[in-house]
Amino acid sequence: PGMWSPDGSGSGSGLRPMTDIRIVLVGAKGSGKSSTFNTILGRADMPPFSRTSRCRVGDGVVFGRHVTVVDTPGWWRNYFCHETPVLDRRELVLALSRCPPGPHVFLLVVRVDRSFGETNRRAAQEHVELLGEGVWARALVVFSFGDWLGAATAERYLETEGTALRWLVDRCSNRYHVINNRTRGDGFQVRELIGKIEETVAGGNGNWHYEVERRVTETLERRKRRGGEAEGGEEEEEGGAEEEGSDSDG
Ligand SMILES: Nc1nc2c(ncn2[C@@H]2O[C@H](COP(=O)(O)OP(=O)(O)O)[C@@H](O)[C@H]2O)c(=O)[nH]1
Ligand SMILES: [Mg+2]
Repeated sequence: PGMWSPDGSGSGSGLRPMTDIRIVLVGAKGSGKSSTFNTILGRADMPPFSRTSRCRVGDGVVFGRHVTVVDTPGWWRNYFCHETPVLDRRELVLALSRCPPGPHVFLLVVRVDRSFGETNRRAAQEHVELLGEGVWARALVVFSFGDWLGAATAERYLETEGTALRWLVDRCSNRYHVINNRTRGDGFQVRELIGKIEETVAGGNGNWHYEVERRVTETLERRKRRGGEAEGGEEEEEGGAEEEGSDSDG
């Protein structure tokens, strides 16, 4: 479990707009994380089929807030934690340190055009909890492929989808938001998302953020050093290229 620490920017009261918002995107591969990254920051789409193997950090001014977003590689939707390459797991945990002093909120991206079963649920739970159990208190489910819902409401979708998805949304204290990365429109959906993020953060008592717990990264380092029979031989070279995957064009 992680820890929450004050920003040092004074006590937040109520729904005062935040000046800085730091977001980490998590979710299965192909769930729409990178697209959501672009939607939030108002950027053009990436080339098709580009895979995110490293965290990507971007920032910009969104409705008057300075917003930093960290995109992560994600997990295969049917893979439990021990089946995920150690490099991907490490990259996920490193996301916490890519937006110092730490993220305010986690967006757990789930696409609505595919059914979400118990295996997907367990995969999500195990990978989210790599970041610490405290993440749930600051997580919001983002339903991507909102265009696919058509006229149906998210409430209706949730009712029909089943218990696995319901569990996930309940774990996030019923916080969710539908996003359409295909037709971005006038930005209303992002404005609304920012509102929900501010509510989430206010609910956790002002301008607090999630702090990387050293133990989490150390555990991963140790596992990595042990080398991995179960890790599928995915080893990363120590040292170089820490800027790889970083998006610094501002
Ligand atoms: N129709 C539709 N397609 C989407 C939406 N969001 C993402 N996609 C598509 O889904 C695929 C996977 O999205 P991507 O953002 O790369 O997922 P990631 O692996 O989680 O980063 C891409 O082909 C996107 O164009 C959406 O809201 N609507
Ligand atoms: Mg991606």
